[in-house]
Amino acid sequence: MDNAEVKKELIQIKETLKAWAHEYYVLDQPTASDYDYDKLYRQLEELEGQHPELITPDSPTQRVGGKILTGFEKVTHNVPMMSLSDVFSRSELEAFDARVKKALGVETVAYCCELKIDGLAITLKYQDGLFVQGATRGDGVVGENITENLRTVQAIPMRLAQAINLEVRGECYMPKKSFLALNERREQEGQDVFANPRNAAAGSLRQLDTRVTAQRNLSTFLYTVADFGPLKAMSQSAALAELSTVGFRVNPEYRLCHSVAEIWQYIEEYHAKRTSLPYEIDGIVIKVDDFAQQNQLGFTVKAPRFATAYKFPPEEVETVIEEIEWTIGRTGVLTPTAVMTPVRVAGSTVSRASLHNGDFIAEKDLRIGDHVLIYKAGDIIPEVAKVLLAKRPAGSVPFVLPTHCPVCHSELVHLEEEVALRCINPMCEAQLLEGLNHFVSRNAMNIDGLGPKIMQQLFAKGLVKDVAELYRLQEADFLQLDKVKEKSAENFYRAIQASKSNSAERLLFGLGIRHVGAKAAKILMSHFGTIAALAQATKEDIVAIDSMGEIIADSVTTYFKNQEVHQLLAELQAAAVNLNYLGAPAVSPTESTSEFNGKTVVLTGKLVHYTRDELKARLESLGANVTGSVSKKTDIVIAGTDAGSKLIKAQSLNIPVMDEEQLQSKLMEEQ
Ligand code: 1X8
Repeated sequence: MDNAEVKKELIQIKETLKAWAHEYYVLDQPTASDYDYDKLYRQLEELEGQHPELITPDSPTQRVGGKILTGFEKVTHNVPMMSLSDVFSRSELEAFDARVKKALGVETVAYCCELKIDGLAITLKYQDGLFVQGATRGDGVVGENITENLRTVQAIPMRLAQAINLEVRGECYMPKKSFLALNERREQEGQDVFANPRNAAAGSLRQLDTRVTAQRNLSTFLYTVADFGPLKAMSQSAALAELSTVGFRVNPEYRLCHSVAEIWQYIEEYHAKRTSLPYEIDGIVIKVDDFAQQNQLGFTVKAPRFATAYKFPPEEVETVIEEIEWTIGRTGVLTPTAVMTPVRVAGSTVSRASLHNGDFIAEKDLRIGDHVLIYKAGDIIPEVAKVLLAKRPAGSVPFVLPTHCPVCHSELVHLEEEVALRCINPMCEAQLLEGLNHFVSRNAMNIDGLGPKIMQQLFAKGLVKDVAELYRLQEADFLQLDKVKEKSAENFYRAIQASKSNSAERLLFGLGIRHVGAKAAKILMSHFGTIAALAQATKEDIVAIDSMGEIIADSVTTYFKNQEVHQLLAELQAAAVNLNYLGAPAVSPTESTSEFNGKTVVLTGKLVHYTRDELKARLESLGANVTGSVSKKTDIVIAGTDAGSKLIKAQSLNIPVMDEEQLQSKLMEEQ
């Protein structure tokens, strides 16, 4: 064959393979057998192997990955990727419909209802019909370039049926079946399993080795374009049909509805069908169908006025409380955990849920043996919703709160104004152990590898009772522990030695002084310079520092009055642990790859899924600086519901605003 013939042959093979792949991956209607596909694919590989100069970027062989990326570049979206407003009930949906009709001045509106796919929003750019770039949504303004990863997703066409310039948007997700198979494999190989398909998809798209992405079986549904210019369609329903014609995978379950009653019917139908669909959905998207009407309605700063999302209520599943366990935290607080018969809820198996405190148990009159409904708050954290009293077994008795610490057996106290039960024995082993775990944790001394299981053994064997003793450990000590071999022993030893040169705010935070979080520790150390100077400080000295209040000042001075503390510091010093502030950031940029790292963040409004403190702690752990007021220096504002003046100020300063849902999906990507 001469070159021209080879070229012709290649084109022929590629077109056939692409047509087959399109039928299989996009239309879900395969016509060729796997055998025929594989045979032809191998022929293509062989021919391309002989003529590598003829390999084109849209060849099916270019989908298997193999590029090793060094990171993900930022991509600024030409048209921002907005989020949707949401509604949680029929009456909120009616209010949405009323607003739309009023603004348009019409009696009836056609709505295009679509399934809300629980995946990751992506945007795909095509030039002259060729796929040139794919990106994540990111914060809606700036996303990440994941072109090479998306090339491996078979449902994404590398070349469209028409040579047009187009930017399409949709959702990339992992089918339930692929998710279950992936987790099964990971479990067998001793790797951590993914909590849900969404996390698995997020993890797969952010692989630096694109061969891994290629093996993850991701798929897509596309549902909109950044700019309607290149399309002929004049409505959402027509656009979906057109996207399909051009070559994209489009979800076929959409429906035109002309009233809230019809929309509600659609919602209920798919709520019931939800579990039998091969992919996860978390709600229904409702859009004004007509593009002219969409334009007329326009956008708010955050979301289109012509669309909204109905969010399904969290899935509630029945299980049985088998036991209530109590764990003791570093500060002696006891937290009850329900141990339940394992059940699948919202995409993962759950067998434990925090019961928060004794009051929570008493209010619900929760008893061992009770049938309960559980759900995942924010789709993540298992919670007990309610007790099914009708199923309460005969002879059940109210749960009796403990009066004594389950570990050290000293009497528990209820401190004034606290719901928590506390063990106030400072020598309680559970507290000491938690204190050690805190000391080595990431935001404290960051001693890699010394997880709770290792620490538990070191403690139980009497090798470590306080933090100073960590620094006396030799490699041989670790070899006494279960399953610890030379290599890990050496790593543990090295990690401990390395922590000696940490800047002292890590040590200060690690000591676990009440009210002294990572941020306060950093402020204190940058102010006083040495632990010795801080230990000498008076309450007045501390309160004089901006942002330090009475409570912290009290707690710090009380702590350093304790003679045992000075003994401990002397031992740490003798072990050559650095006690000076070295000016290093609390979380160094190399440690946190989070997009929140180094950002100044303000929280405002009511949050549903987190308490303020939880969220603040989470963001700080990712390297963010969480402050109280919006200024030009603010990078991101997180606005819950009923956000007021801070949100308005953020908008006037053009500061990116994130709602709780966006934040949650970000935080999930961070996992
Ligand atoms: C998000 C989603 C949309 C659709 C489906 N799944 C989603 N996760 C759809 O329109 N069919 S629209 C959307 C958004 O605008 N943020």
